[in-house]
Amino acid sequence: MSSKPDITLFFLGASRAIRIAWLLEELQLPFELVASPRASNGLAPEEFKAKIPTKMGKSPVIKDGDIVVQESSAIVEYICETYDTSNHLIPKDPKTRAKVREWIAAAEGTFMLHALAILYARWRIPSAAKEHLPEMESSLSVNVHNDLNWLESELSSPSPSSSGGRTWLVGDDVTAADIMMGFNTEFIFTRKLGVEGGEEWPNVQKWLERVKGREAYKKSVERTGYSL
Ligand SMILES: N[C@@H](CCC(=O)N[C@@H](CS)C(=O)NCC(=O)O)C(=O)O
Repeated sequence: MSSKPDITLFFLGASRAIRIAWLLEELQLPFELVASPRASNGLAPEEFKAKIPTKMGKSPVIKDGDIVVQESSAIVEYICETYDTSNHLIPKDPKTRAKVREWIAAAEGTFMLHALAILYARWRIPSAAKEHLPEMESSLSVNVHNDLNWLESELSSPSPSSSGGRTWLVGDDVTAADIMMGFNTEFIFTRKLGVEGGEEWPNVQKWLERVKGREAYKKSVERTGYSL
């Protein structure tokens, strides 16, 4: 285990990289920030991509001494396993850990997958087919609704140690589950990706407000200038 962090975070504006900035603030780890706003086409500017030490050039990426890690879920696991000495963000107990890992996997593999299908349809549909976009969005939104219903039901069920609804996704305190899931949930609502139709997810909204009110999250937003 490396005990002395030497972390650089490559941070593209309005992106998943906020997960990593929040995590680093949560653990009070010092880091160098290499940040860039998006180009006018919504992508990462070429000059910024050239600085990122990976072939993909996507954000987030971290460099910690001699290791470079990409993919936000892998970065979260690496940082927690290396620097979260109290193991509170990915708890040691196998059952709690499995639940945290379930959300880490779901953030990209389920929620982002389904939300991005809608965003890519908006971006890429040929103009000759544009009239079919509302129908496409509506059929793709079924997946997003199912995902949010799952999140809503988890947040409505009692946490292991209290009988009320839960404050955080797993257990009584913030874990890597909240840190991974916060971004995609905000992204889905802000970009209106499959959430139209009158259905509401009140516990999801309350949890998202708690995420935004968390001190370490606010610090990460302030330092990076993150805004969706
Ligand atoms: N699955 C990857 C996704 C990385 C990714 O697609 N990042 C986007 C920003 S959220 C990006 O770098 N886009 C800029 C571009 O493609 O130019 C992760 O979880 O880190």
